[in-house]
Amino acid sequence: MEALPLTPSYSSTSLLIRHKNPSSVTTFSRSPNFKNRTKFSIRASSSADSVVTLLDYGAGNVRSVRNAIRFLGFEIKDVQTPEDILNASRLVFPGVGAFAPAMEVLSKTGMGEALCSYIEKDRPFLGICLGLQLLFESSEENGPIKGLGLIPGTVGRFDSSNGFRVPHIGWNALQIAKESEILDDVGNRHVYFVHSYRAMPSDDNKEWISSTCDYGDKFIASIRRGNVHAVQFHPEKSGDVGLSILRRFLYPKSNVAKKTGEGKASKLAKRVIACLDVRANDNGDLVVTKGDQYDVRENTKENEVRNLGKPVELAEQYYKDGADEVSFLNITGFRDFPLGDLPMLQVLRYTSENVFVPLTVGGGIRDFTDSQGRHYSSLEVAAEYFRSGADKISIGSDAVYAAEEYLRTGVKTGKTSLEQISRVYGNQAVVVSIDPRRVYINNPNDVQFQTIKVSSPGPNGEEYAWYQCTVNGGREGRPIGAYELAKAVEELGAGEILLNCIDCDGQGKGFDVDLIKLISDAVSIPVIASSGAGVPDHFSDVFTKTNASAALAAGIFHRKEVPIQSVKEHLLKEGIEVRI
Ligand code: 1PR
Repeated sequence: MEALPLTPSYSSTSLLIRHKNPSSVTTFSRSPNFKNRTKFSIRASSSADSVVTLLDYGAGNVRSVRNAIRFLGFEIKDVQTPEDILNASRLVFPGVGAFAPAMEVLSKTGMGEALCSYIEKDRPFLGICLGLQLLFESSEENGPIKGLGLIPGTVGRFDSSNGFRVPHIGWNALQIAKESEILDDVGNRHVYFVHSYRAMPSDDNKEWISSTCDYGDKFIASIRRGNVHAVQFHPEKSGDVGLSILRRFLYPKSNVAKKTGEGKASKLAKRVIACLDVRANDNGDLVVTKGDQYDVRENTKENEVRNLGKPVELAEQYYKDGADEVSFLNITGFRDFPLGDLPMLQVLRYTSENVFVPLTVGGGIRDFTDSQGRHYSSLEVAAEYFRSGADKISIGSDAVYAAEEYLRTGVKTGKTSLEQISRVYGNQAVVVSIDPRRVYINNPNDVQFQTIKVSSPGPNGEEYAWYQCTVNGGREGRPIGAYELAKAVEELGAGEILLNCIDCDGQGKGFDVDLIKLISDAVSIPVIASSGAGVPDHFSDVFTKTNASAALAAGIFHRKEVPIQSVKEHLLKEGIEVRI
């Protein structure tokens, strides 16, 4: 990690001078959506050199942004009133949630007007994700809905009909359109995106555009005018390169030498994910464990839970080693209520302080009534995970019940955990974890589920198989196939599928390519291949033979058999783009 500049180059004096000399201020055309607003007077804060003002309207997890800002040596002041925006020395706006509710909050509270005034005066601003989209005239997300109207153009949904998976999740390349100081270190490196909507470039907004990204079509990845910046990607989740973007915004003119020549990013990279199965051992300590076909107990007289390390330390190690994401699966969440499991929440909090790639957490996301009779909704459980630092949550057993019910009735009730969480946090924040077991059969007509002709026959020469979904950590088989489940959960709002395979788990013999091909061809959301990685070749195999967007492994990383970098170097050698 690069050393931080010791002193921020902003001083309150320089801000004051800027304001006393209006000719040095870039002027903006008035926002058409806030034409008649009251005039605010703007003054620079006098003592705020190390303070970042954060506009968090409470719609979701901005913990990662907070952590990244603090990591870079700044304190955070939360916006409480529109005046706090006007008085900010530097304002970060990490928009989360959906466009319409965000605009509603901005309009009702007067913060939208304050934001427009602030931006029109060319004050230091960084919008992130929805914080970029809201600057445009309107969005199609549940709309059209009017935006702040500072930048001409509309925000529309990605088109999945041309084979591109929506949401756009992962590490993609930028095409730099103009000098934009904060992007100086990006060069040819990937940054992390997660979104279903994007702003489109046009003649009317071209002078704003500082970079674009290709995903089916070309969309706006960042804008810059004067001191006003906004990015569609997540710098706080883009590892070192993301931190350097934030650092350049927070310490402008810091004369940190521009890094060039690194990376060869050209398109969406295949992701390599490290997974930590976490549970309490028999002494009550939270440990990273790993099963063989989901059995996590040692084959000894004591039969203790296999202990492969401490969750926070391992997650930090994998981040440094180049993991594109880290997943925590609370594997006893199906029986222990996660909100009673404070150590797991603590693990997330600590990890998110130093790990700047996406964190997913799963286990126990469902409605729950505790021994005192207090009811917790799955939404409350997910909210606590998000508040503690998760970027995505993963639902296992509860998604199986939801899919079964949906397939039985054909009705989307809107009440399942999957539907509720994806409605509130967006489907890109909801992963469904599938735990299927292979069932060999002789005749595909023997079952009502989707079957495949297997590449290696079963123990009795069977040529076909279907994949039976399970719940409660593989303990109970259910009357639904992985194919049927995947299609149903996509309709119910899942943004991604984590596809395990109990037969392959911990075996080190390779991913179940038949299964992964079946599912990744069936859905248009990203699929993470999981279970069975043993050597780097298994990763290239799954990426060349299937449409998986990411591959996840646990055992080989925990046992230090294969470093993450070796996997990535191998993939690059095989012509598969990865983030380096
Ligand atoms: O049902 O919503 O409470 O979620 C429980 C979650 O915990 C599910 O995502 C389920 O997959 C997971 N889980 C439950 N029991 C186990 C177990 O192992 N006994 N772990 C378990 C699942 C599978 C993978 C593993 C890969 C890669 N572990 O996540 O990491 O198979 O392993 P490998 O590279 O070593 O082969 P809910």
